[in-house]
Amino acid sequence: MKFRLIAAASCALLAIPAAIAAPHEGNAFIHDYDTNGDGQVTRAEFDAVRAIRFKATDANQDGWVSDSEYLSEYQARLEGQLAASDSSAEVQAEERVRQIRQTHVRFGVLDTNKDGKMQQAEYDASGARAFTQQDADKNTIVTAADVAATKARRAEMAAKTD
Ligand SMILES: [Ca+2]
Ligand SMILES: [Ca+2]
Ligand SMILES: [Ca+2]
Repeated sequence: MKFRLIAAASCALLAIPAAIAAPHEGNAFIHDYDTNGDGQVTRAEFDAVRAIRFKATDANQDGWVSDSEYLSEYQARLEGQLAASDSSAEVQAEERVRQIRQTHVRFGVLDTNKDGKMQQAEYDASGARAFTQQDADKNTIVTAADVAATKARRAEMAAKTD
């Protein structure tokens, strides 16, 4: 009897991750990196996804990402987002210009030694910072609770600077 109750309880638990992993607001981080669908992101999952992404972005496979490689990887996603939005062509054109400008700025931030190349080491350093920021309780696993805590902390900081 007791065993059956435990079995039922663990079935219920197994059903939860799919719901948590669903792409809803605030959980973009988990949605992007939770490759085994258990609703949380380990550092190994995060690093594996990032390594694949770096390789995919380095279109000419010379081991580093140029500003234009970085932009073209993003542009494909941007066009998808723009196509899915219901704003006017004019607004979309403005948004495209704004996003492309921001992408150049992001590349400049990622290229910490300012040699015009984003090396894997620079990309990894930025990834490590992003993971640490999300991992609110610093146990090297990012859960939905960590994401929520990080979001709350950011909102608090934003309110202070306003
Ligand atoms: Ca996971
Ligand atoms: Ca390259
Ligand atoms: Ca560089």
